[in-house]
Amino acid sequence: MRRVLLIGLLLFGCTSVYPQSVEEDFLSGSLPTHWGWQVPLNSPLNTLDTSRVQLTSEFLRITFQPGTLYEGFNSIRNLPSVPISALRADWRIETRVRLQRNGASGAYVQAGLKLFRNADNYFNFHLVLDPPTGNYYVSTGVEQAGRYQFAGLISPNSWSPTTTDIVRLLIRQREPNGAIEFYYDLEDRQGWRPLDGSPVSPSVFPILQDLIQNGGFIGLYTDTAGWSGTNPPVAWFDYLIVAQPPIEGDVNNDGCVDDADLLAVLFDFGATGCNRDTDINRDGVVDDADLLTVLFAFGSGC
Ligand SMILES: [Ca+2]
Ligand SMILES: [Ca+2]
Ligand SMILES: [Ca+2]
Repeated sequence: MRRVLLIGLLLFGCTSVYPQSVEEDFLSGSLPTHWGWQVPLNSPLNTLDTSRVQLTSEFLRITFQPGTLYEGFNSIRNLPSVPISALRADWRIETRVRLQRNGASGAYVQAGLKLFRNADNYFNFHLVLDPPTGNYYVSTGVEQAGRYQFAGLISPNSWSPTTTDIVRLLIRQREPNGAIEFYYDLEDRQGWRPLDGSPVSPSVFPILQDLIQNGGFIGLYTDTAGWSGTNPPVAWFDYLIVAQPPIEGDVNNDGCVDDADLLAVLFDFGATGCNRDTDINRDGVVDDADLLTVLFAFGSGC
């Protein structure tokens, strides 16, 4: 049987190599290999400026500098991201960010999540400095085909930075093609609050719908919104989570049941013990039952 399976491995391939779940807490001092700094259509393509980025004290710390993806400017710097395949229903994306204002004023300085295909097609979900008041609030923006606009989702209130300059941001979609929910949390024991305008149908934002159906990039971004001066703001990203239900048989959790999963089960075949990813049915032994699960699911998600 193994010979047949190994011949089968030569006949099948899979192009999906993206991580299906991300739980990055920036503890290791470097970004995992699947993270990147490139933004298609941006100049420079690789946005990394190491002099403004630190992985320290359990945070990804980015010092703001001029540059933006707003409409045709496409000059952003230091936008780390993870590529994702299509998202399966009941997915969620979450981060926690501190926006340290420092010398910035008079501009809508912002930091948060950017879900993007390229520099002209993205969705922003961010913590923003309100220039007239100096308060903070949570807001959204969308650029499609190079045209930027407010996305209509916003926190019902603003607050003083002395109250908090830290926010958690959460986007989720529970059902296939269902409404997308936007929440924020000020860690004041009030829990997740919905943004005004949430939930919203994905069809309202074709770029979001495209990302959900076809994949894209989940990025952590900063934007001075035109401000330049001394003592620039700093964003401290604490973690990024991209979670979605697993595909049965996807042993290595890359979103595709393929030869890699089959080989993993074959190499572990006969092994016993707890907590093996290859023991798919969790009965303590890697055997025919686990192998059949992979075979029946072969090609799923690819
Ligand atoms: Ca743009
Ligand atoms: Ca796999
Ligand atoms: Ca088993």
